Amino acid sequence: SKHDNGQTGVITRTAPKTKKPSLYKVLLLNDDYTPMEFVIVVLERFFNKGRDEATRIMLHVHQKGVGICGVYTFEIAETKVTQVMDFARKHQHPLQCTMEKE
Ligand code: TYC
Repeated sequence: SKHDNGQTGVITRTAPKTKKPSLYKVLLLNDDYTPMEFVIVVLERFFNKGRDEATRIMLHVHQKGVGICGVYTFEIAETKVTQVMDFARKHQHPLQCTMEKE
C-alpha cells in the first residue's frame, strides 16, 4: 500500500501484506509393539524420507519417546496424521501420530 512519509511528503510503496501461515510439527510417539520396520516404512511413505533418515528418526523416537516427522501448514499436517493413523489401524499396530503448533 502507499504510505505518506510524514517528514517529506514522499509517497512510498510497501509490499502488500501477506501473512505467513502457522506451522505444525507432526510427531510420532513410541510404543512397545509397533515393529521398527513398520515405522521406517511410514516415514518413507508419508514423510518422503530416505531409508537412512527414516531409520534415524525411528531410532530417535524409540529412544526418546517422541520425534518430529516434519513441519507443515495445518491442513497438510492434519492429512499426514490421518494417513498415518489409518495406515497403522489397517495393519493393527498401536502407532500414534499427532501434531502440535510450532
Ligand atoms: N519401540 C518399538 C519397538 O521396539 C519401535 C517403535 C519406534 C515404535 C518408533 C513406535 O514411533 C515408534 N518395536
